[in-house]
Amino acid sequence: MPPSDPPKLWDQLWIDCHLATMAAGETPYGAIRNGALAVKDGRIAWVGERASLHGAPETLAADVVTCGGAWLTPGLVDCHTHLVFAGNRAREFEQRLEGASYEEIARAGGGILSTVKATREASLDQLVLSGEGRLCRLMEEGVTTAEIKSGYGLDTKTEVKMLKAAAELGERLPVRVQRTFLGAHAIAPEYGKDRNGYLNLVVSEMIPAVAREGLAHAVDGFCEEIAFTREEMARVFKAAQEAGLAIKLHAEQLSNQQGAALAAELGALSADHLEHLDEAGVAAMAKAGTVAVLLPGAFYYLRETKLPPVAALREAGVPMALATDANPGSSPILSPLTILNMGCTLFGLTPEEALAGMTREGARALGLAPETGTLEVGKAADFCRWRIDEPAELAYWVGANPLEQTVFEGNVRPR
Ligand code: DI6
Ligand code: FE
Repeated sequence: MPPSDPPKLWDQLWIDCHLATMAAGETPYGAIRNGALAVKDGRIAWVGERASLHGAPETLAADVVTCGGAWLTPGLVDCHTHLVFAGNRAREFEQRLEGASYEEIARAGGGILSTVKATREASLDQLVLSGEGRLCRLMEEGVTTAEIKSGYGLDTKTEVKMLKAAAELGERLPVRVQRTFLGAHAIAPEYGKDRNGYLNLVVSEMIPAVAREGLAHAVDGFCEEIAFTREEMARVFKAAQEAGLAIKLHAEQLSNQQGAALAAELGALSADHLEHLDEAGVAAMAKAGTVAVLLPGAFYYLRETKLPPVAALREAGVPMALATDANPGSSPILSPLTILNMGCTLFGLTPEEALAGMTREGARALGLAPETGTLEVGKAADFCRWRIDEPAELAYWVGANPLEQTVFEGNVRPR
């Protein structure tokens, strides 16, 4: 009998590449030039300089992938999307260009409520199908984890339908989907001025139902003059926490409601948007370690002028994530790479902060930091291979997609 080869240590070994590990530390981008990355059982098993590999690559791994000098980064994490919905709001886009504001359209029963009408009428299959097309666009630019919110149902049946559609997307496609319940997005139209009646439904029926069926990981809300007050959100959060769900909040997008401070004090994973965040809000977030999720797509699309206090957030050490906010009203944008650029050009992030925002900090905003978001041993093998000379190029180009390959949980994703 011929002697059999000793079993290989790893399933795959990626060499001839540079790594932007995005691990927090001294070096920009956590970079390792001339690096190597090994995968075993879908997890990252080794990361380091190629020169410190303890043997010839072929002797170490069953499959050796030579990358021709490409950069590997963590798979992108889009931690705030509203990807599941029906219809579109192109007519509203026209109205806004004719001078109507986002708030005026919402107050007149358009805006979110027009998407609610279309989403209620759509079947589960229709929601999955349209959501699939949009999620594929994100994946084409390297997304390996996407959060998807409900919030266009505003009745139990449709909220559940949306979350089931999101779950189905995570099963169909090689991508991790985190689901967030956003029943407190707007008052359901059939409740008219009966805010309390609708809130009762959210806290006593929807949240328990969603938690019971394991449909959501977190509960979100829209704390705004045109939506819910701080006190109302406190009620929703209490119900969420009683049901064992994490919380997060759309806060300070169009006005300052002190929502971010409330969310931070209650231990929220993140407060999102934050254009109108004040010093007290920054301090509360810093103290609690709440992630600031910045959404330049909505800022751009609504042609806002008030910038989120990025310098103050940075100074206070608040972790900053960056996401598409992909939704039919305020951010019909399906390009995470364009959002990296907007994070820099509109909000003044450095390209490194932007990339960290869509990897490490995005994962943190979803409570997934132990699982993904950096190239570190033990995490899921979620990474992208980019044809670029330096990592800043990811935020630099608009409309160029240098993605060569994506690996999700150790499997190379079909293109
Ligand atoms: N803020 C947003 O940017 C999205 N939801 C929210 O609370 C917009 C939702 C929409 O206009 O459909
Ligand atoms: Fe949003």
